[in-house]
Amino acid sequence: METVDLRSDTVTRPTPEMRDAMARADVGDDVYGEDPTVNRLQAIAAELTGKEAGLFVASGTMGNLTAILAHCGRGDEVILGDKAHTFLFEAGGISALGGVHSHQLPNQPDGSLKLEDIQVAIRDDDSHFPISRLICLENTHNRCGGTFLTVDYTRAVGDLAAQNGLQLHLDGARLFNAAVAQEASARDLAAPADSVTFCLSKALCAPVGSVVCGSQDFIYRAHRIRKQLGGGMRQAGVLAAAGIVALNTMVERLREDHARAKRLAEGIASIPGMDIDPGNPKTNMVFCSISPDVPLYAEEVAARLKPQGVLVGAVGPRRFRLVTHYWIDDAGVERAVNAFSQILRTPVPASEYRP
Ligand code: TLP
Repeated sequence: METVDLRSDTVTRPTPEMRDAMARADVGDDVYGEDPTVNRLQAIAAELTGKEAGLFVASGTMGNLTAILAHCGRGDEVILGDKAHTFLFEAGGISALGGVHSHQLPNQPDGSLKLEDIQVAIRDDDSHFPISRLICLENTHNRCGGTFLTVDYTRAVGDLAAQNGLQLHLDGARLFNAAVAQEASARDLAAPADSVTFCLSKALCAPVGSVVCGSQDFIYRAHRIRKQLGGGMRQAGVLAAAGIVALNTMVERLREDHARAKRLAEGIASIPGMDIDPGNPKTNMVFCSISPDVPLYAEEVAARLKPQGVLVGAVGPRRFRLVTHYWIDDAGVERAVNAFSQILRTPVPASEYRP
């Protein structure tokens, strides 16, 4: 039985075309800048995001960390959302390794930060304060439900940053999902940002890697920081080759994941005892919850789904995140909905009620 793995799009395995490209990749020592396949990937990434240069890194976390350390010195401050991946899920790397102080603002339900909040957060020049150096946005926004930021909003933040002498970094781990969902180009979404990271290893299906893009000068600094972080990968062309296939073949099809996420949400919404987050899904993530009157917790439901070959992420006591991707087809969506439905229909004996 094929597993229907909805925990994340990070679980995606490479396609046969990627494996073939990996086996045939021309390689060299990338620390010397001599890996032709890495160089080609970086050039394609820079072109797609409208930046001067790109840098291949091991992960989205390393991409954000590298970018933030390239923008900020120790004691500088970064303004970011309280639900930002960099704040919640990157092990505090920016503080631990960079001494960068984080200033969190409330993320709005659509993943944005209020412009007035950002304005207020920018510090005056006073020796009591850290120096406000950078604003970070996330598009699509993971913990805000896979919502996307628009070109206009991103431009407004870019303008605010520039007026105040700050830089803007975009965590675009799922930038292409954001682009496809609103018929915009990745280039337009990234244009207001001084730097952008996007991931090859999520919905684009490559096995490993992300690319950080920005100006030549920024990438020059980022290159040294990647080295400091131990991220010089030598014959990384075998990985970059899969990334090139990902960019050439996997972007347009993201619409299919978004359509399946809609169908999955509709199916889950039709199950008594299950609620979908309002406005969800915008891209490939479905956030849903068990209704308050049902005596079941997300971990218990996830454990009952597992033997049926359906894997889901429990992201709260009663809340799930379900992520569609290349390896989830229509039959997988149907199996997931049926499995949820069967579990929610099965009466829970009163002796097993948990408060
Ligand atoms: N997100 C993962 C988990 O870490 C939560 C997931 O399953 O969604 N930015 C964003 C917006 C992300 O969602 C992620 C990964 C990253 C950065 C980090 O990427 P990796 O896992 O490659 O370090």
